[in-house]
Amino acid sequence: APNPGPPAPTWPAEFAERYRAAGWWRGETFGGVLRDRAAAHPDRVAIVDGERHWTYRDLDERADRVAAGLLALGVARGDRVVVQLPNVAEFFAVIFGLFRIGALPVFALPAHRRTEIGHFCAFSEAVAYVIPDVSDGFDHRTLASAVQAVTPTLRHVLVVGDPGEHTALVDIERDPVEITDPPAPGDLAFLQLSGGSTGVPKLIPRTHDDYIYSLRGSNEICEVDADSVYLCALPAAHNFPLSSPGTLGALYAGARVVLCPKPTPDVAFALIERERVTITGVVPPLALAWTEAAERGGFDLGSLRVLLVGGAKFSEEAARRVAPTLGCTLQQVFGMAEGLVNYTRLDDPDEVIVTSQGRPISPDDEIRIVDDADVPLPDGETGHLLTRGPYTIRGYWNAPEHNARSFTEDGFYRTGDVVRRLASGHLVVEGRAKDQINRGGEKVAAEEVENHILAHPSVHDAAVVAVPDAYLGERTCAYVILRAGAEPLKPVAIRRFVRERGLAGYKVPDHVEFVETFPYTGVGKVSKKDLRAAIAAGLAARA
Ligand code: J2J
Repeated sequence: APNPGPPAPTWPAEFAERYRAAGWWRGETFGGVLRDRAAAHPDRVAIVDGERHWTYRDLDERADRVAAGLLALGVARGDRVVVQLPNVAEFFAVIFGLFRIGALPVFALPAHRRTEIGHFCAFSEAVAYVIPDVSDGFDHRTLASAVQAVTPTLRHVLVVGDPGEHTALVDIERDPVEITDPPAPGDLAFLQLSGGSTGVPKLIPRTHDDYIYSLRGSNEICEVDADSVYLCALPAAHNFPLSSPGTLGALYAGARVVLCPKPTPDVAFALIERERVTITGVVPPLALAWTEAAERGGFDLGSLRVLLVGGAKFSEEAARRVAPTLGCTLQQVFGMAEGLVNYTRLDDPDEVIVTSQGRPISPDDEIRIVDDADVPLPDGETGHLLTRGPYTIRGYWNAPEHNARSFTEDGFYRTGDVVRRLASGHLVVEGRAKDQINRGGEKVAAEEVENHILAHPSVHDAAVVAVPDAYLGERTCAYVILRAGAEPLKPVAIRRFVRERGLAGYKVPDHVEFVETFPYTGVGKVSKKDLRAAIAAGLAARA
């Protein structure tokens, strides 16, 4: 029997009706969209991966073959499948194969390790896990064996490449079969990862209807059409390169996706030049590296029309350098995997493009800016951003207690971002209220890292905070109090301990400071604000 999985909160019927009537939700599914594009232009190139060129027909057929293979393995509609692949063409065969049968990809990032993968597999009760053999020097097959040993639901490990003791993806693929029970447009399409601010990452349930609307809206705003060439420079599974407008936006438009194995300027620029890339998206530290490299010259970037920058705050100073050095329009994007995405418009005045993080995709995106007591603030004042709309979730997957805190009673998502709205409707991100460090677009939940440090036998207490960094914007600093009588430790011992607990490398604290006590707030909680001030003062003193 199909496994429906635990219920995810969804839009109340009157909202769903309104979004359909407005034409935002059009009753499309990912499987159907790919079928239509392949029928309309089978020989157009959909995906370029190194020397491989997959046409829309190729992608459509591979998705069908993967779908048939998954069904033969017993993977059913509603089942969860953790997908952890680098930027390779098979990523798309796998996710469209899953979309076709209505099984849900759970999008892991290549950097995730045993702890995160173990959690995704256990929490989502995944039946399969899809990996590369070795990527970036890391053997994912070994990790998969360890996770499989402790995850009873995980029946299949599918490998792109040499399978080792697991199963090769190519070996499950088979001739297409009729899919008797395809997903409906209102069904979940996948579970996306939340940047998170709590002990364990939460899963974000997105439907075909809502996500496809965000793609269509993004394509219009970013002027992506069938002649566009999108370079996927960031990890393909992340929500930004997936949907803003990203690879899925490009495929929706019938455009060409070029996969970039590494976002360094030399690799990316060579691909932009060779493939005549028109649009791509990067996080601020990469935008800095790219502008510096472009100033040195040596590549023809003349085809590039739009550079999207988002995932973390892009400084005005850096933003001003993009158009002159890269010769394209900067488009700031302030988005979140939970939904709401804001873009500066291509025809916005330059001042707006370099000083704001854009305005929402949809006229039906509702924005509320409130004080600490949820009271709406007068126009132009800085406060907490709450949002509700046709592609913003109403709750995380299987997380009722957490949802009660992260959403208002009338369904607004508490983004944790602190913003100000201009008269034009553009938002300026002024800060953050959530307990998260934004390490150049990579999100680190302080509590998650603190819990791992606390597992160290010598540690009495730990607090992880952001420290300013010229390149990444922020780095992480762990303040640690050792147990009374414990032998002194070196910072590297804490860093190694966290790494060995199987956490993604970007979550390992950049700095570790041993202290006797923490500053406390009036209610006895650690004051992260005072800790940040302390480290700022300390860094200033050292500088
Ligand atoms: C400041 N903070 C930003 C920006 C995201 C497009 C682009 C980015 C994401 C993303 C995404 C920011 N300035 N320009 O999903 O579709 C911070 C905010 C936000 C959080 C969401 C997309 N752009 N942020 O970054 O789910 O704090 O999505 O709430 O990873 O990143 O993180 P994430």
